[in-house]
Amino acid sequence: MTALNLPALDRSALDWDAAFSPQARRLSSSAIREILKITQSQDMISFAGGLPAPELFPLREVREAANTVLDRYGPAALQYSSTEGHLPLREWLSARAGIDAANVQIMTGSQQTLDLVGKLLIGEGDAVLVEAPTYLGALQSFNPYGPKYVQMAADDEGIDVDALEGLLERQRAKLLYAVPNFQNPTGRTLSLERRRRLLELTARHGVIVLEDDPYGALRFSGEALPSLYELSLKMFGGPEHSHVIYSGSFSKVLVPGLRDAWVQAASPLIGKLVQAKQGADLHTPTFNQMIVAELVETVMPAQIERVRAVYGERARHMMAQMDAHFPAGVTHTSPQGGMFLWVTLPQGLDTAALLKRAVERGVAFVPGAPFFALGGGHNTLRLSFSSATLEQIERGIAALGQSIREALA
Ligand code: N5F
Repeated sequence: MTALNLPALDRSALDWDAAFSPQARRLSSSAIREILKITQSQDMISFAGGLPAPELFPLREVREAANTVLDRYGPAALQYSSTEGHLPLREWLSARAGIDAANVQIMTGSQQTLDLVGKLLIGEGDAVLVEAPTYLGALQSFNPYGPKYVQMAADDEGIDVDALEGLLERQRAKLLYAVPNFQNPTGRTLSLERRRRLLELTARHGVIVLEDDPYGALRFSGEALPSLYELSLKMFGGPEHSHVIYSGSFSKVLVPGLRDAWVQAASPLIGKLVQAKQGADLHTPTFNQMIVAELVETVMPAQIERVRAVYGERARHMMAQMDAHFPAGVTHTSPQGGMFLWVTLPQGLDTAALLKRAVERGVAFVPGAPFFALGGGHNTLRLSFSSATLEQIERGIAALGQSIREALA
């Protein structure tokens, strides 16, 4: 056999940048994941990642559920399964929401929901309404599809619906993306009155609402509010008449590593989502879904209670420490649940530069700018209170206060 006499491929000469598709060129790294690399590599107090408290994970219960699932389902627990998801889990979710299992789709993390709903609804140049600031992971998911972002003003009660009304009169929009409960990154919650107005306005203008609600169950003070989706069922007459796509997740109420989440929506959307998911990952891991289904009744309610109590204590402690250690002119939100709060420093201070100082003092956070779709927010930052101990919160907030004073000097 004679060797084929092909010219040697000079690998260094391959121009990858030119090879990437227009969609790939719009991808950027998650600021959160980049900071997670720093915080994992050093002895660092991290208020950066939205990581659930690992010491609260129900390890023993997950182990038992895994055994139960293997005993009960045998090889089927490890086999490919339907794209729509494990039926007992879909049925549990649909019964809880008072809808049909046909209106529920299991997803591989709600991050997948953001990507695939973006793929289904965002065409090049479509106007997408987002909060300012908004969850940066949603921007990361939507960006490849070429949205034209329109920022909605917000205050302590969430999205300013009067301003939204004016906006919608001036311009068409395809999709409104919001995190109404304990928003990531601000921790703010949209009031009941505004939820109703937002639904009326978007219905009138034909704007689809993507309600991202991973934190709704994690309320540690104040009164629980109905989701936009729940309200829409009552206002518009059932799941087939709702223009809300509800995105739920087990990440923050059970464990994030199983990557189990779900969507509730009208069946035409669910049907398309199934097709998109077939192309993305065929289905969410069978075994993981079965484990979650095993835990939703028996373990999840107590888990939520435990998490709420601990996060509430940590949030209150963090706010008290900030009030004691941060210089005048620095303000923060006061969340009633979830995992985050939002800090605003005097104009002119740059929190990306502040992060470098803070990391030298052993504390990390996420700078605010990446959470703004259209830029700005350089004097803001996000703090997560979920995974630091009370003692770490004391040391970390004191160190951050020092860094802020130094930056102001
Ligand atoms: O359901 P899952 O785990 O995929 O969560 C994605 C997600 C969707 N929507 C909102 C509003 C979220 O806050 C998240 C998760 N956010 C975390 C954060 O810190 O902002 C993710 C951090 C974990 C990481 O990137 O490793």
